[in-house]
Amino acid sequence: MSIKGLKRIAIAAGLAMAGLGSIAGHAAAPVPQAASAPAGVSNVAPTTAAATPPAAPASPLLARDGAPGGEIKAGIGQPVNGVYGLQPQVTRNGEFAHWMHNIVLFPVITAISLFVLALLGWVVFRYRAAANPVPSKTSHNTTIEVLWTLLPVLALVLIAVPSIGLLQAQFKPAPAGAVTLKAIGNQWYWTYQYPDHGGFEITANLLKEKGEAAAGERTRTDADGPRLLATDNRIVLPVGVPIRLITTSNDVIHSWAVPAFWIKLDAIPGRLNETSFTIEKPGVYFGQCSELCGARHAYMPIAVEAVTPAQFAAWIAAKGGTMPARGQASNKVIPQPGADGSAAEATTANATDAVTGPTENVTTAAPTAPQGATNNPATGNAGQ
Ligand SMILES: [Cu+2]
Repeated sequence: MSIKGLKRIAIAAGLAMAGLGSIAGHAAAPVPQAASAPAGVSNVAPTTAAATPPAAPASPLLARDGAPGGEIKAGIGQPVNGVYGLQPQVTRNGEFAHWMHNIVLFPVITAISLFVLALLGWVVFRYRAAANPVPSKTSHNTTIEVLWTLLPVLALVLIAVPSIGLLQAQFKPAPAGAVTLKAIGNQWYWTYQYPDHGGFEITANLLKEKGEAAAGERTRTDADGPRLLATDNRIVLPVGVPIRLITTSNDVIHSWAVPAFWIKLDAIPGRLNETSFTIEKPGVYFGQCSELCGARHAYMPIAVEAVTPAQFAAWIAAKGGTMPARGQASNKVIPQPGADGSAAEATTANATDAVTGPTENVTTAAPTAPQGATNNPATGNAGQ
């Protein structure tokens, strides 16, 4: 085989290895096992509500504001230590992507890498100087050159077909009747609005560990969720109903990401990004801000509780919201980030920073939030 051929094989091997490496790196991110979620199990356990007699309001979800709600299932909606792979997916795009990763990409990459490695090994052994004292003068071989051009092209085309389909599906606009959730990034917490349901706003903050919170401040329990993923308020979304997710930001670029939904959407100041998805199984699903957004980027988790449409309606009512008439868009005017003094507030915070030096956390109550951001003090949480 020619020097040129060897070089090409070496480059191909390098590229294949790099591809394998990136997959391994990707999969090394927090990843839970592929456990099967019990289908159709409501995580709004009526028994739980019954076990706490004082909290028996019109809606079982009413008592749950700011308190742990649905049951968290092991390995669902959250990472699992030492487990390799993607989180169990609960949306169609997620299931397809999971299939594509496990059945298409990983086997193809593995097979190509092993094939190239074997070729390299064979060449190194068979054509070593001792065994092959008179090197061949062959400069090219048309058949082989056509093959090593066409086969990779074929492999890429085969991968491109499902890949482009998935990309397209990820940007499919939500159909009529979708529930709109607007996620607004703030340094360093999320606020949420339901524009079609009365426009109320929810602020979700990281729940601190015992010993890290100020006196009287609520701390995380296992019922709230894993460390660094549990929030004081969960967002509630209906199962089986298309969700229109809109993201934006009050300050810097954040990214709203929930692995189990196969969703990662940047939240950009002054812009609205949109995607849609439908959650197929009730449960509690966790995510995090996935854009480096400042000192406490790692401390703005996302917790979504997926419930039945009836429970969702009850929760909306409990929040003082309204369910829209069927097929009717909202005419509610919701202030955009920065339109209500939040920009001025951010400027003040920055000015304070300039005077006092780097502040670990300058989170203040969201200006439009009926519920303030909960006690993210400017100091006192070092080491988190
Ligand atoms: Cu962020």
